[in-house]
Amino acid sequence: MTAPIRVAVTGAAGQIGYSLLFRIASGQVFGPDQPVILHLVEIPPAMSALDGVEMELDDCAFPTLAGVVKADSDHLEDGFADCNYVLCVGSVPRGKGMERSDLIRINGPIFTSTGQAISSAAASDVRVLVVGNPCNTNCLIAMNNAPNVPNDRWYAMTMLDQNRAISQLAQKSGQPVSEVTNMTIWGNHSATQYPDFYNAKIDGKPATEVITDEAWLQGEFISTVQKRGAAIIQARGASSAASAANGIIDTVKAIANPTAAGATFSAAVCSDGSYGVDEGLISSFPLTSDGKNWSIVQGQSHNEFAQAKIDATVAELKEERDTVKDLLK
Ligand code: NAX
Repeated sequence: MTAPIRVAVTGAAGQIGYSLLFRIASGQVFGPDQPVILHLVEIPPAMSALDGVEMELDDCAFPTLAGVVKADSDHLEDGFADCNYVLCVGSVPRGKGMERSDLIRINGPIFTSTGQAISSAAASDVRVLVVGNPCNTNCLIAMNNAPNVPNDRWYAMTMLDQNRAISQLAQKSGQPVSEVTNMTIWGNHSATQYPDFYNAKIDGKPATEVITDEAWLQGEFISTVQKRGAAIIQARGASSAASAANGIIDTVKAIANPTAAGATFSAAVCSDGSYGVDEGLISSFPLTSDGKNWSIVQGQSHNEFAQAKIDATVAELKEERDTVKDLLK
């Protein structure tokens, strides 16, 4: 029998958790022949809601769900014990009047203890995807507090941004989403992110040959992608949940399987200094995976416009890093 994969999800009783867990448990991520044990982690006041989520998982009778482990955030090592993937979704949301730097300071301590617990309890092949915002800097904090986990196992999610960008280009060009490829998000998962349409392709051709309205690409397109999260809150009265869960699933599949020849995907990883991004920052790049390790795609060129956008988002990441300097070991 195939050994089960253990997947921890923090914030498992939250709205993204509710869209995510059932898809993982059903075999959509690791396939119909791969048993999965879910480790659900929540804060103590949410454990009762988590009981309800577990009951619903039971009631799906998924053949691929081989078990459920629950743990509260005072017992993170139990939650992450032997896990092969840790999906860090839980974090304190940004409240009214709260600055981004306040949020970073509030969530920072959560991610020091998360990093420490992953380091001491997770499986030796663990891969960690941070989704809870500010996800790049939360990931940076956790990575720096996890001495036993190599730096190339840490990811922060920009796949939802990539998918949003693909969808916008598909709609504008009238092509199916499957024809939009090589769409990279650079930098931070924030309003400074840069969706690189210059290196994207539509129907195998440079996107700028198919969509010739460069003013739209440089203006409305970028700002639509950057502000999509806020637009969804405005329309739905709640932040993106199903699309965020879908982004998590796409990311796990992208890192766990070899990337098709010529294709790329976006995730924020620990910079090795490529493209002038400070070594050690968690910044989004064009990536490929061989199913185990990722590589940053080299050799992409950026004109003055693109370089300025990348510089701005990387500058924001450096500022965030400086805000949490005391939490980095
Ligand atoms: P919810 O508020 O619905 O759920 C968050 C859950 O996390 C809650 O159940 C809460 O009890 C739990 N939690 C809080 N602190 C915790 C801790 N220390 N340990 C374990 N659990 C904890 O938020 P939801 O809509 O699910 O969003 C979760 C996070 O994803 C937020 O930080 C949000 O900003 C972020 N997002 C990131 C995205 C990305 O692309 N990187 C997109 C979607 C989303 O906005």
